[in-house]
Amino acid sequence: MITLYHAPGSCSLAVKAALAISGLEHEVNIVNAQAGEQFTPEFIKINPLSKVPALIVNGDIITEGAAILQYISEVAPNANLLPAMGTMARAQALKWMMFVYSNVHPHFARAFVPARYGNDETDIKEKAESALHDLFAIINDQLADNDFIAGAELSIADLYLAVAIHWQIIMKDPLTKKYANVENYLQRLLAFPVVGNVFKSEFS
Ligand SMILES: N[C@@H](CCC(=O)N[C@@H](CS)C(=O)NCC(=O)O)C(=O)O
Repeated sequence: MITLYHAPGSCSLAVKAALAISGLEHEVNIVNAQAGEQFTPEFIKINPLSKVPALIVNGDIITEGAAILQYISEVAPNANLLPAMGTMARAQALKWMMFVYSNVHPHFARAFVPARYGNDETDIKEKAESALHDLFAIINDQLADNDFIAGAELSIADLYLAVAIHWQIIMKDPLTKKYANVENYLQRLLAFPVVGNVFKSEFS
């Protein structure tokens, strides 16, 4: 049995989308992050970092979204969520997934909860937003010649990038207004079978 611990609209939405397209039987347990449910003793037993996503597979716990997405792509190979092992296409898909996890996500964390990072919340938010624009300029260039972030096919990297684009709701200067390729890409993902509906159900 597979159980996803998920906070709506958060990075665990990428895992929810991957599970939906994988065809794997699973259930979703909602963690109300706004109410602080990630800090309860029950959830800390699942992830001592108090973060979603967490995936429980027959009693074993996997945390870290990048590891979970890769696991799902391996146990559901027919969903084609990653190119074949050892190919350059796979390396590029993993590179773009890590680009978003390692570079984009930390800046959104600062923009969403600046108080965790220092006293000057306005300055923290402004610097985070500026860094995000620099990163999305690179993403926009990559999308000029590619329908999906790592090439012609959807991969786990796209599932996470779609969620990150949605987080522009907290930015003063939204990404999709500035970067036309990012806007077209988002519309492509929202129209994609299965995952498009998962995103639409949580993007408001
Ligand atoms: N490195 C972790 C980070 C996960 C993470 O930051 N999750 C956020 C939601 S996007 C969270 O649970 N935040 C709750 C909190 O920080 O209180 C991963 O990539 O899975």
